[in-house]
Amino acid sequence: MNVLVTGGCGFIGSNLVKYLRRARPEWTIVNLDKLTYAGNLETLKELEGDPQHIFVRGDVANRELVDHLMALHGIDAVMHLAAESHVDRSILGPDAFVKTNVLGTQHLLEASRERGIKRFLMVSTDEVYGSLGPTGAFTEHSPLQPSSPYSASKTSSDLLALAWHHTYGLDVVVTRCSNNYGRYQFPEKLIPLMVVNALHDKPLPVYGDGANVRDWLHVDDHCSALLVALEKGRAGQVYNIGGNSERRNIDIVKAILGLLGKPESLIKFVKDRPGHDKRYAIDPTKIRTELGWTPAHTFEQGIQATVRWYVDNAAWWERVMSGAYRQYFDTQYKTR
Ligand code: NAD
Ligand code: TDX
Repeated sequence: MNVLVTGGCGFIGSNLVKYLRRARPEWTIVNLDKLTYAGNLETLKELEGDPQHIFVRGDVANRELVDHLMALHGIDAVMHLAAESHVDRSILGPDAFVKTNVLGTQHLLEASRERGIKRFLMVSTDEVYGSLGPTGAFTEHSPLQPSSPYSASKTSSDLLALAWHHTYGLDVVVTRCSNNYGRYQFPEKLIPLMVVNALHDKPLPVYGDGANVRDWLHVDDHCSALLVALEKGRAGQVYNIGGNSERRNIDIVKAILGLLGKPESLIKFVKDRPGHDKRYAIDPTKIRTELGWTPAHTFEQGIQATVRWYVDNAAWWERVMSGAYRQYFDTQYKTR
């Protein structure tokens, strides 16, 4: 099988490409990635010289390129992860979010339809559901109420994918996963940002009162769920992915400080994110019962291993945090 993975140099994509090479060694993976600030080819260094990993630098919105790649490599299935992924960036500048997440997805869907792709896996997010009150969890039937430009753009792409199934008969499966953590996550997201700042004895910016809740899943568990959804998911269906691991932001930040032996005086409560969703929680019953998926990591193990990884791999994050990232980082923190 020949699979086109988009966004394969980002956090989840790079972990997924390596996971697929191990789990399905007979497959060829064509990795289409624009290499924005969030994409780093170095992350895939161990695949150098692997003839079954073909990297192509390019935009998912480039129809000509996508058509060419699909024909050249005889692509059977698409796993679509390429996206602008950071909520705070979408608040500062939504254009790229609409271009990549909405228009890019539409182009990819069209190319897949014309090519007769056997399966299109749309990697969506729990943020499409908006925010929860103190109880309950999102099911696949929860209303879609996205709050940020990021989540609105992801909801658009999620619905476009489903529309391509209902209208044109494209074989689409949509997954909606909760917050991921693990190795190779860009240090603009909560967990790696806090680790990096703590290692530098810099303030740890906690938005609002720190009581917002996210539901965390180790990236390897997301990858195993994506493979299960690709192989066993039913066409036209949506599958929530989550590990029943709700945590308040402030508790995560304190846990990181504890693991690093750093003082809680580094915590700095800053102005809240505009439109900040209060709580996410995923009900993963459908993927567990229908497809037999279960996560392998507990949050306690996973966060410990992840913090350790960032301590041991400073060279990786120091390099990805240079240049374009610096400019964004400065703008972002001037506003708080
Ligand atoms: P990321 O920002 O780390 O990586 C995104 C990748 O997409 C980068 O390699 C980037 O270069 C590439 N890219 C961006 N625009 C592109 C374009 N126009 N054409 C081709 N490549 C492009 O993101 P991530 O955290 O790895 O998320 C991957 C996917 O999973 C996204 O679709 C995201 O919405 C979804 N998701 C993420 C999480 C999470 O917690 N990180 C949770 C649920 C779903
Ligand atoms: O500096 C910070 N301080 C802070 O308090 C940052 C960066 C975040 N936060 C808070 C905001 C959120 O409540 O931590 C929580 C997590 O924030 P992010 O890491 O930015 O993730 P989130 O906004 O929850 O979105 C993530 O999960 C769903 C991913 O970035 C999305 O791509 C995914 O779809």
